[in-house]
Amino acid sequence: MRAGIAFGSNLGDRLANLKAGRAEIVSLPGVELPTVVSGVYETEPVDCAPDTRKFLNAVIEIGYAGAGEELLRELRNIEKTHGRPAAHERNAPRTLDLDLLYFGGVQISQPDLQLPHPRMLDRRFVLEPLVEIRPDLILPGESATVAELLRRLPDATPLVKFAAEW
Ligand code: PH2
Ligand code: MG
Ligand code: MG
Repeated sequence: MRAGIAFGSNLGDRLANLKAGRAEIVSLPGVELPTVVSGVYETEPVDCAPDTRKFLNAVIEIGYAGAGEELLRELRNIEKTHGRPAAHERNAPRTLDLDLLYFGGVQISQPDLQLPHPRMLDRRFVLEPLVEIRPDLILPGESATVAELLRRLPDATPLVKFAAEW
């Protein structure tokens, strides 16, 4: 199954956090090539406390041979190894946030796992990096490509490319 994962960091060495998370993901059992990787963008915090530091955001797509729940567990573990407490204030600064965006054509609505990610299509900091790597992707439940959804997005705050390679 092809899985999309969004990365976010706004605490500590943000780029190093993204790089470390990516290295850990690609070495997970069950991860299959190719890995498709967006650039890193520097983005204004959305729905965060005032004076919150800017985020670095990126999106990758991997192949995964196991179940979505399993991949989600692995992502939570990686977040934990980067010092992310399991219980935290909503949208508190974080060293590494890994959000499972989509998992092939799977649609799930459980308290702990919703696929596709319920807020991904409202967030330029997710949609723009995703469009960079998979512009023609049509998510389950949608009829338009992600590139078209990005064009329709009311939030026009531009993202700044921070690093093309990482
Ligand atoms: N993540 C959030 C809340 N707000 N804003 C930006 N720019 N980037 C994020 O990754 C982000 C956010 C909750 O996960
Ligand atoms: Mg998030
Ligand atoms: Mg998260």
